Amino acid sequence: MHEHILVERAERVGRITLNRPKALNALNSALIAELVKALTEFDGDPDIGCTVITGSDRAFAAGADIAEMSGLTYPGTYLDDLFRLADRIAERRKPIVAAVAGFALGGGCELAMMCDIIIAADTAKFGQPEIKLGVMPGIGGTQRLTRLVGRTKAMDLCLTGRMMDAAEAERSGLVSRVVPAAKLLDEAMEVARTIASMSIPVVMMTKEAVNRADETSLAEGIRFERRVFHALFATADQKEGMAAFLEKRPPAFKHG
Ligand code: CO8
Repeated sequence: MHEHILVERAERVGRITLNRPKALNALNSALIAELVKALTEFDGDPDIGCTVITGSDRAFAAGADIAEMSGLTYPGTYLDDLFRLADRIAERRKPIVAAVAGFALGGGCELAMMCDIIIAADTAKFGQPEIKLGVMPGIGGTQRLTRLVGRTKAMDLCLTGRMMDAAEAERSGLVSRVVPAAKLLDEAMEVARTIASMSIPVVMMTKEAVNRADETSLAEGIRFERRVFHALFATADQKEGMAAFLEKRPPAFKHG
């Protein structure tokens, strides 16, 4: 049983709802541990093709838990390698869709950016306000935000701590779609179901290839993509997908 998250599954989609409403879903270490465990289980489950992470109408997550962090010391954070566990979220191999309404601040924004697709409600507000607390982003904010929205906007957000609304986030390339708040979960689940209906290994290899773009030169990335593309012709799902198209019927992927 989980104390800080709700975990459900339906139609090959896992759904994790952050559930610390009194603290606007602030990410304490217990919540992060539960989240990583649930994501890891979905990642290894052959009946799950995609996961949605969401919060409440008011907050996706208002950051790392400030009350939990306030008394920490440098040797302690270093020795414990604070937030190392959170890196495991970005290491998941199956896609994760973040459905964001309300505040996605600090660690909340960083959590959304560790997901593969961010869908925002028109109420969403993103920001890296850590500087106002005398710290800075600690689970990838300075790196992922810069890659997603560019250096100028990332610098603006990280140095002023201001919030950016959903329209600005979409314009900047942080989120892929903005929808009315009432439709957020339906839209995110539909996206996840669509992904989960594809061949799982192809989905995973595609995620890996897209992520390569952040890690390598264009020539290396293209080479990696070509090798993986060639390898897909060894799968039954390539045969099925192309046969289904030619026979004008939906594919029945076997995920292999
Ligand atoms: N941590 C702990 N408690 C929080 C947090 C938080 N990040 N955010 C909100 N809360 C609590 C409040 O203390 C309050 O509790 P209580 O009712 O007991 O007083 C409750 O949630 C409701 O909050 P507010 O009364 O403040 O609600 P408002 O609507 O007035 O304001 C805001 C909403 C603007 C979101 C405001 O709560 C706020 O500014 N929160 C802090 C945002 C922030 O600074 N986030 C960054 C945190 S630092 C961080 O994330 C570092 C990242 C490093 C790695 C992270 C790893 C996961």
